[in-house]
Amino acid sequence: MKMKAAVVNPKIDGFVEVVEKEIRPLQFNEALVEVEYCGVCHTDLHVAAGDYGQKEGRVLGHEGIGIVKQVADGVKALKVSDRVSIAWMYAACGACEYCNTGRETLCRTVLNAGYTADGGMATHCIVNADYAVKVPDGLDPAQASSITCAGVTTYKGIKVSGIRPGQWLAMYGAGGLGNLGVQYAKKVFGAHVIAIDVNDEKLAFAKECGADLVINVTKEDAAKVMQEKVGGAHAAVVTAVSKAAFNSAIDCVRAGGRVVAVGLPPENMDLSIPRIVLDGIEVVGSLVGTRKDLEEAFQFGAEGLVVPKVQLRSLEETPEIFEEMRQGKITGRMVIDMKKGHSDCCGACSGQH
Ligand code: 8ID
Ligand code: ZN
Repeated sequence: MKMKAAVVNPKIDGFVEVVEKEIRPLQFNEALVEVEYCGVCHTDLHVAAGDYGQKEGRVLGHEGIGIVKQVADGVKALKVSDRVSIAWMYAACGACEYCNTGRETLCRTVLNAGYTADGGMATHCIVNADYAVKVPDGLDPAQASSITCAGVTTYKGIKVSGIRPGQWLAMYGAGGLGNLGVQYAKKVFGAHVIAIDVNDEKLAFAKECGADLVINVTKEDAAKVMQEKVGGAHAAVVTAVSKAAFNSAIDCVRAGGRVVAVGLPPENMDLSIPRIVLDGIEVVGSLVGTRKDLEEAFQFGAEGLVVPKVQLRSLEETPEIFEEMRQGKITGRMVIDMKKGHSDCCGACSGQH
């Protein structure tokens, strides 16, 4: 059986191509998922550009949502017709010190969808049944796709920030992750939120999402504004794809503040040692979320506290979506609808659509 998939271009030049691929047979404890939706995350651009290694031909996508069509021997966690996610946290060993202490995303043999395992930007995807998180009833599947990475990553990043109700949280970057981060920070954690970006349109949307204050760093010094207006943020979560944002985040927090690094630009940030020591600043990285974090992040979506803004596109449009994201033109998330533009059938679906 064949599937259609968006894969890393052989030149590893940041582009993708849509190809037909054979679906391999299922192995023990695996399930075959017919993908309904898959969001495009900036991490997909990094992978396609070879920022974290050469992944030629890899099926991208870690914001996948689909329906289980077939289960292999050994599967206990899922059944046919379940709606599940295909997340960056694709599978881990389940036995190491990280897996056994609630830090499974740090497992040294973890597999990541769309990076070290074939992902969800395809008509079909094979998942490890123990790691595909079920989507709750009442959550729109296209919106669920955004929560599968952008939502859970910011939800977890805010948890890691240690923010408490009524405190000020700076959310650097108001892109696909940032706008959901603003919503989780405001509606779930009860924080006051400052959104920082270089783009007025994204900041206007952040305001709609509940940001109390927005700052365009091309016009104002964000750290200075925050120090003057609120006495410095209690914590910052950085989702911006820019070293400048990480540096500004260090300067924007008050003494004892924590900076959570989430964005993944392949460069170094500057850290003033006196600033870190004398003001007791903490800097910590946060990587997606565990299965439990995703279950929680989904539930807040199902309860309507967090509403992802999604625009549906076809799989064939994936190269254009990548270009739009590279140019910073996307507000909210572009989500590939696997049924869209599917009339000239790929042969993978046996005419079922
Ligand atoms: O687990 C993780 N840590 C994780 C999970 C998912 C994604 C990390 N990421 C990483 C991605 O790989 C990427 O590096 O988070 C980053 C943001 O992903 P995204 O939200 O999907 O990207 P986007 O939609 O392009 O948004 C990026 C935003 O940053 C703004 C842009 O205007 C855009 O809104 N931005 C930039 I570029 N420079 C900025 C600056 N100097 C800035 N905002 C503020 N200051
Ligand atoms: Zn992602």
